[in-house]
Amino acid sequence: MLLSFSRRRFAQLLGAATAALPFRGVDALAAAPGDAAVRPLPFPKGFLWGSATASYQVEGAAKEDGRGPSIWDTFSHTAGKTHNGDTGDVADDYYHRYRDDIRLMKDLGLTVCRFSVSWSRIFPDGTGSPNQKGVDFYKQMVDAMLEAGIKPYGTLYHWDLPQTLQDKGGWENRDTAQAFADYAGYVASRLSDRVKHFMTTNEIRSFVELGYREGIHAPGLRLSRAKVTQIAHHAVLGHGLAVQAIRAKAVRDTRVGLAENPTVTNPALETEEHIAAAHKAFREENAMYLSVIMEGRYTDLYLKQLGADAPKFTPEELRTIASPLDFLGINVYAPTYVRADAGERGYVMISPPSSFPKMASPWLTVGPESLYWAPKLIHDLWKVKEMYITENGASSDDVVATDGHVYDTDRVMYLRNYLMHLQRAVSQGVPVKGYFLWSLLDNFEWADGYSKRFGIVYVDFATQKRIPKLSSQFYAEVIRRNGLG
Ligand code: PNW
Repeated sequence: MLLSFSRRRFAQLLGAATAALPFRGVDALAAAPGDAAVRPLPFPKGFLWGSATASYQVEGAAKEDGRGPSIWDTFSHTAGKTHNGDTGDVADDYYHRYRDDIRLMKDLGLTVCRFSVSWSRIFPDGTGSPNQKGVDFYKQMVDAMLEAGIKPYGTLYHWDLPQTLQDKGGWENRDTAQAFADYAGYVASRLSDRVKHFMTTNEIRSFVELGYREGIHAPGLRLSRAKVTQIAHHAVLGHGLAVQAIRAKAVRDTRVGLAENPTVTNPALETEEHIAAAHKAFREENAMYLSVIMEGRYTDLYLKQLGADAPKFTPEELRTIASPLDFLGINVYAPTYVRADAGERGYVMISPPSSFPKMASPWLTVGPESLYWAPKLIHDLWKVKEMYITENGASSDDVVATDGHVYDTDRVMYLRNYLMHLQRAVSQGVPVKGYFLWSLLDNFEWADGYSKRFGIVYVDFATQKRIPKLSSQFYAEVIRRNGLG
């Protein structure tokens, strides 16, 4: 008797039996055999999937073909500055192995790749005469990407300032902003026939604050608040001058943006009052970086709070800083949470409980909804028409299992959850056009040296052997389906 139930009747019974349960997941169970049990969450047609990387973290070949030293060579070779004294001298040896690594990208199905140019390969002294061998390396590397059907997105400054410029004060010296623009314009003049998207800087906040205030990144300084705000001003000015220089020197259809890591101010609860607080917080917490770049002014609260430590600037400089962009890239990792407040600011930041879940890097708390709120708040505030997630990814304590594979289930969990929230944003019309996973390969993770792994491909640094992790399979599947689930 029981066996002769129709499928419809069976579904009805299943529905009745589970009607009391507080969730609605049973619909999928009741579906006809052959229906997908998991509903796909699609991304728009043509959504771009890529990986991101940076010169000093992967290239190695630190002294080859005329490359000059950068502040990261100096810093990593100074005792006690990086984990285990690790340096980027060899890193992933990408300088010699890029053809193989681009093949890995192609196998994954990547359609775009974000890389960065080492300033001191192009101008070993920061300014002066260019080094043709440095230019040739990037031309050949980019051509290998194009041959693999991968569009290159180039970052001009991912923290490796030529040491000669640091010797003249680095970003403390306003001249560095102009030197950066000259270098950026030169690279655009050489590469824009094949690279259509340029980002000026990567994470101004990180290199200013970790390098010049906390002293934990190169150049390892701990300067006063007044000096740091002036450095931040020179850095955003360098970005603006570079935008103009790239436009002046590149071929006509070149698109210019930057990759910034805004403080992501998730609303404590998704209610009207907390969401309003999140908007205010986003603007204020990013006042000296993204807000001044988008608005051409420092917020009143920012200037008021700094008093005599506020940066010195001219109206002309503010106009340069806010040079119009073709796209905005954001790097999204750890969340912050804010709640509404009756005070002058209209919000307060909530300090995370010590139990907040983290990945392998102590700073990397897990807040998947950041990949919804970051692009959403930006779109609401500034009506940006083209955005990219220029970095998102996670460190985990990867181990090679006895069968030779790396089962990074925590990274897969992290990526799946962040991507679900990105899907939520794009399905509501937030104009994110692509996603660059950080990173393809395990690499030199700055002060953490080789102790923190962010790759979806494992690197054995002793042999340079590459092992795609479980997360590679996950990502390839997302790309193949252009969606989740
Ligand atoms: C970014 N934090 O850096 C960089 O752009 C990459 O070069 C880096 O490898 C990647 O994220 C992973 O760390 C960050 O302390 C470094 O909040 C530190 C922080 C954020 C971003």
